[in-house]
Amino acid sequence: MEEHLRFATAYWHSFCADGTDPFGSATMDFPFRKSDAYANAIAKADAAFEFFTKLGTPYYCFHDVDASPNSEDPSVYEKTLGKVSDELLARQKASGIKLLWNTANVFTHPFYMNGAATNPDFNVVARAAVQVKNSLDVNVKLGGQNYVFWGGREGYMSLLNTDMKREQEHLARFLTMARDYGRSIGFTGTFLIEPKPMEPSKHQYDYDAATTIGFLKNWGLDKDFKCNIEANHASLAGHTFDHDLQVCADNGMLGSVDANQGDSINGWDTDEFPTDVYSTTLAMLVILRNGGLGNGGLNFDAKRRRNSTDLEDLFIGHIGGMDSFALGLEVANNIIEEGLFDSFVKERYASFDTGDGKKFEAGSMDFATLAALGKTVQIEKRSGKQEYLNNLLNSYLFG
Ligand code: XUL
Ligand code: CO
Repeated sequence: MEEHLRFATAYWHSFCADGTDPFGSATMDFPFRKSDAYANAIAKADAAFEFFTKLGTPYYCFHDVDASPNSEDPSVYEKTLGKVSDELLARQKASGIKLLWNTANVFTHPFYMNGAATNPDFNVVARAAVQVKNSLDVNVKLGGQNYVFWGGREGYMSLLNTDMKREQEHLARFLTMARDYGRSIGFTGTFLIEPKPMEPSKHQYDYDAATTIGFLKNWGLDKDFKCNIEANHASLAGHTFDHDLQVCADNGMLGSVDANQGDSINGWDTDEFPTDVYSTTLAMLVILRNGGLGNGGLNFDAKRRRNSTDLEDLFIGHIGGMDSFALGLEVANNIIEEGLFDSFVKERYASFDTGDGKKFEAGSMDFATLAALGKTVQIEKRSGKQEYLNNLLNSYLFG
């Protein structure tokens, strides 16, 4: 279980987000907080590593400005991040906690209101490179296993002011340059793109797994990049979590997971702690059949509800999330070991295992022959057995 459940805690939700939403101010108390920005970063690091250690999550993830204060002056930003990351390294060494991934927040600052790598202004593209370069440097220093790009504002709001083709070319150029830089400084891990269809942009370029994989293949980035699939992003794209995981697995590009869940009643990214064991079971089925996540993991990109204001609620959320994935893993393992679903699916496609179906699959039949065969075949009605399979899944979950 330890090998498959490589849990990570997200710095941003756990130690930065204070409950502020568009309708209300902060609700959460962070007793570690200090008024001086640098002292605050160090106190936050202490609190974070104390939390990781007590909770037992072996990995963590952060954006540059979650851990280290941002600055309008890039050289101050760079110097401070260098110092804070030395402090993180010392705490990693002392605790044994490792970095699953880090990333650059190139979406919050007003500079990035029209995008980062896809900004119509070259100066902003270059400014984004400062943060990504520094974040890659920090990754190598901290022995990060992956590096994430989430393109929150890499998309557009209106075609009336947007050259979409040019923006996507710029994104590919930026990612290629970042990849080459990362490799040149010794980053051997996986670059990850985290798809999301919208919010904050309307038409986000990394819409879902299929779109992202098509983009990466189109630009020859598919050897270095994989996907980081977030459950709530998949649902915003109109997919299930396991659908987007399966798309990645089928393409050999399942890198890592942002483990959370959305709310089926509203249409935005609620980033809830995962408790839906149906969803975690179906996710773990894909992950196990994929042979695991390799150097990826399960990062709780999840936050307490705004009114969950006890400090212990942060523990309770993570513990429930870990238990839900652990139960999902056990059930998925039982399903795979007994093989009932696998044999049902195999049998469903059996007409492609022999004879003309096999020739079709192998590419050794032309289209006229296929159409000629179509005139002679007898088609039998065969049930897809959806209700039976749903009941079977329930029997694995509930006995
Ligand atoms: C936003 C989101 C991000 C990424 C990292 O929806 O999921 O926190 O995981 O930038
Ligand atoms: Co995420």
